[in-house]
Amino acid sequence: MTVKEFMQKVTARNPHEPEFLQAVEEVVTSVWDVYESNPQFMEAKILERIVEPERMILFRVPWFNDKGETQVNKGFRVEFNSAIGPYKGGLRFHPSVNLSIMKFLGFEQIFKNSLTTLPMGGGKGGSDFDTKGKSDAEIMRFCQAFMSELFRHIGPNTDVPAGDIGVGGREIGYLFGMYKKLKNEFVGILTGKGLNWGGSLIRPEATGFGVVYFAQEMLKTINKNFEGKIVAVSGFGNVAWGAIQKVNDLGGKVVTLSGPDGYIYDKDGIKGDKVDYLLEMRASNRDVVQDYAEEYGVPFYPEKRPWEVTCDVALPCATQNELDEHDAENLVKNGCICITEGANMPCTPKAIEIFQKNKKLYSPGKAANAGGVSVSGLEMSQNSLRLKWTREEVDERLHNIMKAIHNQCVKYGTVDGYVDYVRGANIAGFLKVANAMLDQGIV
Ligand code: NDP
Ligand code: 2IT
Repeated sequence: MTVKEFMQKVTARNPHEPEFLQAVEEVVTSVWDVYESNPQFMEAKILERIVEPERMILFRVPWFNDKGETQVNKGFRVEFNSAIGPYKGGLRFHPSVNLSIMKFLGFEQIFKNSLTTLPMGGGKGGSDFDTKGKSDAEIMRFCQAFMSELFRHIGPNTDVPAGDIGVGGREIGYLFGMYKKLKNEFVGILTGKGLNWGGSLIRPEATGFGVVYFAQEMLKTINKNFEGKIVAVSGFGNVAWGAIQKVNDLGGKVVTLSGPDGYIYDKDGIKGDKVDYLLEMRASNRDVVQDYAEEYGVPFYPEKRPWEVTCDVALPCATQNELDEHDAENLVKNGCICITEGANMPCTPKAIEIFQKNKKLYSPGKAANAGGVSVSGLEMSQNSLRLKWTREEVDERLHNIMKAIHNQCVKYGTVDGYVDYVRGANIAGFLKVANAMLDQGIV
């Protein structure tokens, strides 16, 4: 069989799921040599099994808006793979959420979680609920309605959701409260919890910090660092916020942010109070980045993406397929040396091809943004121990995990002196899960 034939079968079985097929094709292409040279994997049909979720839960979420009108949303939880630990992965609330997006994210999570060195399987969930313009009371009622079904499917040893787009500390609080009321149990069924009720220090910052720790390791391979580097960031959410803080700590300067409305350019750098302003922008539920331009008097470019600016490092931190081949060509032309994904699958396959052809440092999200789920794993450990580690201890563990992920990418991805981080991350992530599946028989 060839990759093409394998993909034809997967496509026939999963029609109308472009994001899922995009994620599968990337992994299958990377691991195909390894798969073919290990007859035990082929006999056990590891790849055929790994692309099929173990379980998918689809449910109705009815709730009342502030006018007392009945609203209905879709609820999802894709429990993709539990070979190396309980299902683990975030919840996304965004109007674009559908089964293809849930399956792509759940699939990516399998390999990401495997890379973290911690015992976590892969899953993802969410809803097509739009947080934009909703009142706090509406968000609470929606979260309660969502958990009133999800609670029967999750548990500290079964499936442990967390946040993603549209789900931050506030939503995790409402979801946790409802679970506790329904089950009469105080257990670690979610991560990203508040610090006073089981949350881990550094979890809010973890994804962004991890992205920059990872980019630092990438730069080290060509004897460079963040000092004096100009950095372009997209998005203005949780991941962008954490990444900006760490770039500033390491002496770099972040000059852009973006939203669905366009991007802003701040030549003086996004630092100090300006970083805190990101939290205000997200909490406003308005979803526009233009507010930043008005607050600080900097240029705003409507309907444009930040990849046209001159920068040394690009950190796409918004959403899938937000950086295409034209953006990639612009970045290469303007001298960008390192592209590290904060979001999940933000670069299109054609964009990745351009980065790799030009021998740029490029890392996929499943390696570079694994810091978030890693600290989620550390939150689970602390919950099990009923202990709380210090900020320094969690940060040090996070930093070491990101270095370990980088080492795995270098080990499995180096071809003729160039580190192909896509290949490295996919092979390293796959091997651990594939061997566990083999050990556990055909289940
Ligand atoms: P937030 O909700 O905090 O922020 C999301 C950002 O992305 C916002 O700026 C949002 O603007 C933008 N965005 C979302 N969807 C779209 C869209 N369809 N088109 C344009 N812009 C969009 O989410 P996070 O920062 O948590 O997540 C950002 C990315 O990082 C996602 O890809 C997520 O999967 C990934 N990630 C998150 C982790 C975490 O721990 N939070 C961990 C690892 C990865 P708007 O909503 O207005 O569209
Ligand atoms: O994409 C991701 O890794 C996340 N949204 C975080 C998942 C988690 O369980 O912390």
